[in-house]
Amino acid sequence: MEDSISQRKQDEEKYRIIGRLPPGQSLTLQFPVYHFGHIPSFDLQKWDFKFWGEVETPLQLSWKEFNDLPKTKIQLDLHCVTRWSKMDTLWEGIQVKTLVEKDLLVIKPSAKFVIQHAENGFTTNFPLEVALAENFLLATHFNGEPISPDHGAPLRGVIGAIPEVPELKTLYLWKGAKWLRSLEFSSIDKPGFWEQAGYHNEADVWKEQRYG
Ligand SMILES: Nc1nc2c(c(=O)[nH]1)N[C@H]1C(S)=C(S)[C@@H](COP(=O)(O)O)O[C@H]1N2
Ligand SMILES: [Mo]
Repeated sequence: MEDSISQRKQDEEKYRIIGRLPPGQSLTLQFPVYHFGHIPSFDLQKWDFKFWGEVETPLQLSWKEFNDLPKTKIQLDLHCVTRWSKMDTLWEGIQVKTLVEKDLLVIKPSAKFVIQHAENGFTTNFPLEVALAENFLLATHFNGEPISPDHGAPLRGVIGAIPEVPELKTLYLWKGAKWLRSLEFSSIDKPGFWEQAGYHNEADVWKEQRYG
């Protein structure tokens, strides 16, 4: 136990020195679970996913159709506003960027913000450029396994840092909605659940934008 604690401390120091640990964060080897309310159940026969709002190509996809979209695997450092960071997490899912590049999704010039809508009315918001960056994923798998119910099954938004691409804007993990059901493209910003509860609207981990 003492050994593993000092190992964690050593790793934490290492990540701080190489610049992968944002200010005020500490390293965890666990994967804590955070959300408001209960874990929703789902039926993949009835589940659907929508891309809607300021798009030329509104889409409503079944679970099968959604999973036939081109998928990507990425490794992310996750940073939670409650001060834990988890490094090198492996995710698989769909990048909005890829859908746009392949003309599967055509966004109107009027779209400036993206709102993630999850089960039970939970939402979170960020600028369009963040949704289109390679560090935002509509994730179906974590560590090679389907995402577990507590972490957002069957689909969640996830955003984190890609250490090799430090210029990407990295937001705190609450900007990824668990139990995600649609993406709304909007000309105006619409602060979501935690944003209205006092979290910072922008949530840049390097600027320590925790509370608004
Ligand atoms: N649907 C939904 N998604 C959510 C939340 C929530 O309350 N509901 N909480 C957010 C917060 S505050 C955090 S820190 C992360 C936690 O993700 P995890 O439980 O997989 O660690 O989920 C985010 N996504
Ligand atoms: Mo959070």
